[in-house]
Amino acid sequence: MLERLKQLEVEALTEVSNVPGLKELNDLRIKYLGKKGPIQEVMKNMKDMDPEERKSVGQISNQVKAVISQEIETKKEALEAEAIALQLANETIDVTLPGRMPAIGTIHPLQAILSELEELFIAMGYTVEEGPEVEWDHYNFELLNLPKGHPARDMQDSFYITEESLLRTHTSPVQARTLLAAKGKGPIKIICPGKVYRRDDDDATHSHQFTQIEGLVIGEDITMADLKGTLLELVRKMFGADREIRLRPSFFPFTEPSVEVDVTCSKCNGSGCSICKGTGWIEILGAGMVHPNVLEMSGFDSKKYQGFAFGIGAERIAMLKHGIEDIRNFYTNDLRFIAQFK
Ligand code: 2U9
Repeated sequence: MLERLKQLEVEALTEVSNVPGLKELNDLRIKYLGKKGPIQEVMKNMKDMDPEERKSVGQISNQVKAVISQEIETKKEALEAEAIALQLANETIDVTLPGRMPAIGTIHPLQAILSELEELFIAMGYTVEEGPEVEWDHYNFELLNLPKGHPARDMQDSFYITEESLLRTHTSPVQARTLLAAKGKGPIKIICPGKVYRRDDDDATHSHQFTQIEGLVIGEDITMADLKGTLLELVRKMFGADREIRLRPSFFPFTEPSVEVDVTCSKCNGSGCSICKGTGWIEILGAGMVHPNVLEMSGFDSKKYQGFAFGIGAERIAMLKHGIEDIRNFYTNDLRFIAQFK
């Protein structure tokens, strides 16, 4: 019996030392030390032995069990350490590898125009005012000398929401709100950038939504010369220090007199090319002296106060500056278009 126990110990230790993994090691524990294992089998027979033999077989059985158990424990620790070492080796981070370049965005060409103009006008003492895109008819039309039934309302087919509210067709209602809030007291120097909406079929040069920047100056001695000087600053900032402008008579219900403003073509410098259609001039904005009716409706004394106003379409400026031929490029957000303005 003792022979058998010694033999089991040798067998078990050999198997444990050759075991490839933790699962197989656990199988060996069950095989040698489990309830149905050979040592347990020997111990079951002890009841038939004489006391002397029973004592020594009992002792040796316990010793063999302890040796095998210890060996399994030692092997288990070694295998676990091996597994952790392997895992750590596989999870090693190579800090010398080059990083992935983050995708860096670009400033949208429209935003660039807005920022450039805001910077210029803030430097000249203007503040930037904003207002709601869903506007009351009262602010969008009435206060701008466009009463209901006025023929010029047809010029701007609009997105009405109710009888009295609509998507603003220009940023002029922001100026109207500012005039009202000033309660008849100047001076006022503001620019109003923002989105505007008109019912238009979209094509290369028309969009139902576009971006305007309007300006308004109200004071006691404001003349057309102030308007012209301001517009020249604006044009030279946007198109170059050697540009010239000319003013042509026009009509807007909210200004009198009204003008359309042309700039000398920066491609041909005024001699005539395909961009300026041979004229040497490119139309870029509208402007005028604020109509006395507009001043009076907003609570200003038109004998005491005068003012000028202008309006620019930001898309048109960006298209001229960058040679962009289709206004829809600004809204379709094709990254290949936007990435050209890095
Ligand atoms: C108030 C008084 C006067 C705003 C003005 C224009 C001339 C103009 C167009 C330019 C291109 C619109 O984007 S566009 O289609 N705008 O020509 N806008 S004067 O005059 C105002 C505004 C508010 C209280």
